[in-house]
Amino acid sequence: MGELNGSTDTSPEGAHSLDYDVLIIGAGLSGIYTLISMKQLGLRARIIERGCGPGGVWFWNRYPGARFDSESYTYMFTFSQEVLDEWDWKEHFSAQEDTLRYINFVIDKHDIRPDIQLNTEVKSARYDEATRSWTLADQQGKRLSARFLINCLGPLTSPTLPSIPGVADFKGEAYHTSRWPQDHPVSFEDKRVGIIGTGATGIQTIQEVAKTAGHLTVFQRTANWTAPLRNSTISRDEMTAIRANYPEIIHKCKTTPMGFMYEADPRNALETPANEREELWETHYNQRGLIKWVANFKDIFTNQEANDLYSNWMANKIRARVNDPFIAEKLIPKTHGFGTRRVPLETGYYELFNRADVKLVDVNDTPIKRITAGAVETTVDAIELDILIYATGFDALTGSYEEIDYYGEGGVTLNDLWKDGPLTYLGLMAPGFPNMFNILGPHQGTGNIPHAIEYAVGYVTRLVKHLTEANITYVVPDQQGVELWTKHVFECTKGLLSANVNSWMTGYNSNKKGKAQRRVVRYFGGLVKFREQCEDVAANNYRHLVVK
Ligand code: NA7
Repeated sequence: MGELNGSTDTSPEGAHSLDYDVLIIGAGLSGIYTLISMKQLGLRARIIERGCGPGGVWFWNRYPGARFDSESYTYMFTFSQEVLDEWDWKEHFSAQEDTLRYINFVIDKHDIRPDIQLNTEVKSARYDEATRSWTLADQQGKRLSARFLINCLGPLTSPTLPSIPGVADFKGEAYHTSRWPQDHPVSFEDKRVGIIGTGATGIQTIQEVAKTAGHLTVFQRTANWTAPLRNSTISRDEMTAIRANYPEIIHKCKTTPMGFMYEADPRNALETPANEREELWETHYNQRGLIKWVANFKDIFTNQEANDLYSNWMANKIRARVNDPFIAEKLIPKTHGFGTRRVPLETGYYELFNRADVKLVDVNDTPIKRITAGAVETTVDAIELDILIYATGFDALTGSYEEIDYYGEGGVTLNDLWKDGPLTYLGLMAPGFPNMFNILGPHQGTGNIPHAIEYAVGYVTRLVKHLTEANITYVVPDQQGVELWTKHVFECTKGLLSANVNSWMTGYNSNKKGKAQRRVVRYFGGLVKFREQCEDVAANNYRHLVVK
């Protein structure tokens, strides 16, 4: 890394004494598109990435069975015609390996690999008031400086292990799904495998591990609603047809509230005759992907009675697939309705529990007391294992920011500023942290992630262009703007059933001190509303941004 340059020249010309115009932390999808966009502005930009390869979430999450739950041709970048023309998706729901290849394809098409600095972990980021610039320090204390800092840390970056005594004592192979080994394959053949966690990751992992494991024990704390993925390969002809349809697909994704090909059925379940209702649900159930969640009757997201109707219908689907009624009831969520948490998708998940070599342990009935050298000890027995997999999720949204010491104006830390919850303007900037932008940070509009990234990066790029062209070297949101945005974010959660359910989307993490409670960390207003808000700010001369 370069050395910190101590220039006190805040003029645009002074920027040349800084190492870069823009430093970007993270080489996931956000970082990659940010780098491409900043270079297109003619700015000197560089990504700093701690992994040994780019790809972010798709670099790290290489656990068995990792793949998209959204159709590949909807869950992609749309900014590059060249990539749209040349990249062929192999499956309707792309597997991790192929997605990582896609990301590398985008990188090479735009020739940005030399601008991605790998194996470098940013430990601190400090704003310097004299030079109006940011200085990053890495794990070796080396420094780099730039006018603008763009955090592309990802919302699901900081993995959490369970707060169960003895996690460090296990002597067999133990892996968190998000830190899967890259240097050796993991074989489950004839092994006794245990998995803790049944979120989207756990459910994908369980299905893959069960294919070869000698015996599999699934430790479930909260059952999740999961429904058929219905993946299949994409033939050459099918890909040609999909590509011909890209303009329509992309238009749909750019205009629906959550950025998907589907949007909620405008009817209310409660006002629709039972036979029509069930016909729609049956049709969706037999279709691929998240349609059964996203395109449902609109009241299932806000009305408990409507949600109960659908949840009961779904519960019967589970009962029909699991032989043992006792196990079926364990697999049917009782603490939350369908779609109030992220819906994982599956292929033969429920049928696995009909097998003698797959055992479900409900840790509410028989809590895990401790993990020992060779077993998971519950209140009734010790389950001996060769391999233990933690599919226990992430310290979502804010966890990745807490891993870096950010110092803003007056030396204020971001951890201090956000100790009672994130404070942002448009989810893109934080008060007291000038020239710093967050992509996919807390309180920012999400849904279909690549589409959300394209919008946020595009917005920041327009703003940075505007600032540099006007020779402005300082931008920060004012207090009123932050208060209004925070109020708006809280208002967006009102009336949503999902806001009253524990999940990473509501900031709940039982394994992190102080986070075993719901917090408003995510923007629930959807992408359309988010874009409207941001465009309104831009159209009003970037209202509530202080510049100089
Ligand atoms: P999630 O969805 O946060 O799931 C984590 C799972 O791990 C969930 O079933 C948790 O149970 C379970 N868990 C966590 N800690 C414990 C302890 N201490 N004991 C037992 N079980 C535990 O993370 P994922 O990685 O599956 O998915 C994250 C997102 O990635 C997903 O939504 C997609 O968007 C992609 P709990 O439900 O908290 O009772």
